[in-house]
Amino acid sequence: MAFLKGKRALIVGAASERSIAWGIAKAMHREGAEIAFAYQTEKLRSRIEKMASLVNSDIMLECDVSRDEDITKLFDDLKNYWEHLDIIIHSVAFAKREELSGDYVEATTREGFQMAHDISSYSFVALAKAGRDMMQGRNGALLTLSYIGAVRAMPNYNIMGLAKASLEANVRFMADALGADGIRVNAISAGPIRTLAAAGIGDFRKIFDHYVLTAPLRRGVSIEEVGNAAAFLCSDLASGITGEITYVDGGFNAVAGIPGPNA
Ligand code: NAD
Ligand code: 0WE
Repeated sequence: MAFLKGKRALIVGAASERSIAWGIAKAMHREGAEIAFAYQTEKLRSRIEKMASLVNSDIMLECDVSRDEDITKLFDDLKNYWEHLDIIIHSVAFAKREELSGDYVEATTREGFQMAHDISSYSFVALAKAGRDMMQGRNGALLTLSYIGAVRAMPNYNIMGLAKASLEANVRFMADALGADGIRVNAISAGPIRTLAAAGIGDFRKIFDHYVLTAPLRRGVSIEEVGNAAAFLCSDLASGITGEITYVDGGFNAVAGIPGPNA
């Protein structure tokens, strides 16, 4: 199909071959896009090199999105490779581990609230701000990753739920602001997937088992399935879609979770 032929995509947030960002990189590469990677720390470098080579990329740039100077440098460095940019993928989230378990009211602190919102939501508009001039006049697209905890309370997701709610509002305000530049902004709200970010979660197993029992498809979704939806949303096939949160969750969000006759 190669529906991303001629497009250049910056992917922020790959950490391992389990990362959702890696599923997106593979799908975008398959559809003909050129890929650049931004990774958080030097420690990830060798894994990023391996992944980049698999999608014929040699653009790997270090960027901690909590640092303004790193974001500025990311796009300055990217300009050494590419004059223009079509796509930015934001696949980054962070909250302090202590704030992702137990009673929400007891666990939440001012500092933890600020950090979660800074890294998980502000960084998306920060990337848009810094990348905007490279994306002018070419049907650009931005995409981020959310989770159903943005819109429903649940155990342990806690402060990340608020940060994802902020991120989803960010999608709508960014879509409105950037629409005049022809840039679309969307999110995928993915079902639970066993990545590094999920491995840190004590009761991931319980959450995943409940999800498989209740989701209409009765199975987990893969990073490849999220990647395919991401490739579509960032392509010209999705030219009429912006400000939208697309669920790639086997239908989990559509049901009330009451066991049926086959349970
Ligand atoms: P992952 O651990 O592979 O990816 C998270 C990434 O965030 C890592 O690459 C990490 O380096 C990066 N990151 C964290 N802090 C950063 C910082 N300060 N600067 C730069 N990068 C930073 O896990 P994942 O599950 O692929 O997560 C990707 C996105 O998908 C996140 O936004 C997550 O909330 C979202 N998501 C995950 C699931 C799931 O169940 N795994 C479900 C829905 C949404
Ligand atoms: O968005 C996420 C997780 C994001 C995340 C993960 C970590 C683990 C390590 C953010 N910050 C940290 N900080 C760390 O120190 N997901 C959608 C995966 C996830 O996280 C949960 C979940 C699910 C699903 C937390 C509690 C309950 C369910």
